Amino acid sequence: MAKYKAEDVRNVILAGHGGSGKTTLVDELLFAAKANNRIGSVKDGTSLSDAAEDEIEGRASIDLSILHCSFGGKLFHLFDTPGRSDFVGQYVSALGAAENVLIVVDGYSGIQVNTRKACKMAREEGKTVSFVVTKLDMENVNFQKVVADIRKLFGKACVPVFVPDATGPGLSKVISVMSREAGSPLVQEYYEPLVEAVVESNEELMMRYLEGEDMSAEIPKIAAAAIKAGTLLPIFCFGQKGSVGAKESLEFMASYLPSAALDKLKVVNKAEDGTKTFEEVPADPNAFSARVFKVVVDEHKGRMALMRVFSGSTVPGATFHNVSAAKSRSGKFGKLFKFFGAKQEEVDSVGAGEIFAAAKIEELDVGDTVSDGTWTRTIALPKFPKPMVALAIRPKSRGDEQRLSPVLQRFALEDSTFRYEVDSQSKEMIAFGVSELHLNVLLQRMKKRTGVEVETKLPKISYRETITREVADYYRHKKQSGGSGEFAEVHLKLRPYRGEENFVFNDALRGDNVRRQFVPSVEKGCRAIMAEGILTGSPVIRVEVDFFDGKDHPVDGKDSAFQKAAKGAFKKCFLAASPVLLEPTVNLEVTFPSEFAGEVNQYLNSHRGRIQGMDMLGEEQVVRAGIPLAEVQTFSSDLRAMTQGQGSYAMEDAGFDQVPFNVQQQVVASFAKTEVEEE
Ligand SMILES: Nc1nc2c(ncn2[C@@H]2O[C@H](COP(=O)(O)OP(=O)(O)OP(=O)(O)O)[C@@H](O)[C@H]2O)c(=O)[nH]1
Ligand SMILES: [Mg+2]
Repeated sequence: MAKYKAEDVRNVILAGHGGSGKTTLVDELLFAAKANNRIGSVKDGTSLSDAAEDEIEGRASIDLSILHCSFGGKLFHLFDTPGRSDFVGQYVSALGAAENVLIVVDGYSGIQVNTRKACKMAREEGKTVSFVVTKLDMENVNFQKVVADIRKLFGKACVPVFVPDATGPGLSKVISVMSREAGSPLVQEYYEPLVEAVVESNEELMMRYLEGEDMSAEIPKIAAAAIKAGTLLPIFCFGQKGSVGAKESLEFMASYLPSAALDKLKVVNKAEDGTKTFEEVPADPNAFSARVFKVVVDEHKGRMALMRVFSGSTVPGATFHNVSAAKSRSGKFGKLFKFFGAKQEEVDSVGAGEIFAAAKIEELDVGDTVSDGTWTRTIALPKFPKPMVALAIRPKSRGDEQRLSPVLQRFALEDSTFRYEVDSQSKEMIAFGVSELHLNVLLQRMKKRTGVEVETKLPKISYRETITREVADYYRHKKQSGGSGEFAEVHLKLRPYRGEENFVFNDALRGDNVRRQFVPSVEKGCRAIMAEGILTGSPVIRVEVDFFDGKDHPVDGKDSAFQKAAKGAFKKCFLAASPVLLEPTVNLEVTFPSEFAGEVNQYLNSHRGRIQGMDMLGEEQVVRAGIPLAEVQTFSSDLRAMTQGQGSYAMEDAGFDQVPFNVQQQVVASFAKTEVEEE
């Protein structure tokens, strides 16, 4: 039996801008809950959470780390995420495992770009959001200003539930707004907004409040419901010196944050054509269900799947079913563990709401739902950003070529925002990540841990081809050579496709000009030439094809002949359908002190950027632009140079967009040239 009921489990993710104090706060919370007998420290390299060698060296988190403690009769799982946007994948993993997000706001620097990002993602995933303002022990911190900024940006539902008695060296304690403790004029200032936010969740109390009734006795009773409903987003306070506010934050979270008990689960419906829809269904409290949100490869224990239990419980040695696998497969758990930073503790059972890891489970991947067999639905996972930044890599020493793939495979397993592939055109090994820094950190790890060193360079841009008009045409393939010949004629109609798919094939064949067994051959031929590309050797996308007529031959009509005829017909139609070249584009969000606005805007303009919006975030300027990926391959170093290291940015996939005609001409011409050379 699990030791805690799901109602008594609190899962909390700490998220926010790099350096805002997440790891520090996790160490403080663990100490306050007596899960550690001294306070871990990022500065001294003794943090329980930042325990990897490169984390200690760089004084910044890289991996998601999960720690737990019990406090006030509740079991807490704390998820410490890295704040730099390069490692956003770790935060997305955590979002797949916890209900609550605590946004850590640097009291000294105020709201920064990743504070805002973290909050937006948390809300999109339907998480309960709280805030904590840190560094209140530092000089020149203006708590009220930070609170005002939070309220301006995230709404009036955000209200302090604690205030500091002072900021700077005089800080000695936090004061509860809800219980109207004496000691700070700020309590009065925030009490009314707090009451308003809380009664917002309850119509009856709202009426009584508007009629002037005193609500002080009711507020603590319904605060939890208000937080769950999102009408109150509590703000906590923290100062590292003297550990001010850690224990109070923990107490508040234990009493008021939503528990890990879920009565509904968001599940995925996958249609036959691969399209996904989502639906909320009642959870089954009696069935064991869990989902993998992260995989780690442990030196000794091998591949471990980190899971969140959604309902029921399980024990070591239990049989499980992977309900997400194409064919429901079963397996057997070995030992079960709970992670505590870098440490792992063996456990003899885990229950609903809990986080655990199973060792030596080769077949489980991120996103897989496992169950005892009763539960059969796949539980939805937050979407990972698509890695956009690419580096071509080659081992420095030839002997390491064989060793490279397994290491990259391990990285891809552990990090859903990393992938690699051999480019079919250039034959280069390409690593894809969120940013140059993300890739460099991984490659440094590779060197340190395995000794494999690589050279990197910018890869060639990967173009796509598509059409802009509808065209129908046919092609006849005929070959007579001695004995058996080949004959097929294929009539196709191609048109631009605007849906999600890159290729839609319609069997529009009427009558019996062509035996039906060759329909798949025609589809195969189309797919083959789309993969090869026509203008520049880049894959063709966004095309809908009707196969509507053709000619057959009783002896010479055969699979290979129809594939070739389909390729020929596709190519003819394609070239007549005003083909264009597409290039990958990204949405870029750049944040920098406003004095650099001139340089940054000039850069974006001269790199084919389309500015989509600008606003201010405190003293900082934020610019959003759509821009071709080819133009921002070196953006992180360019931005550093432009802003004296003070700028930051985030990039997300914005799909493929048509390249300007002059660029298309150049790319097509250089492709034609290499083709000739190869011949
Ligand atoms: N004075 C003071 N310093 C703090 C406080 N919180 C954090 N710091 C310092 O700020 C620095 C960064 O803190 P971390 O806890 O590593 O920040 P983080 O949010 O985990 O950073 P990333 O992992 O890079 O996202 C460390 O040197 C901390 O000692 C605080 O409340 N007061
Ligand atoms: Mg950290």
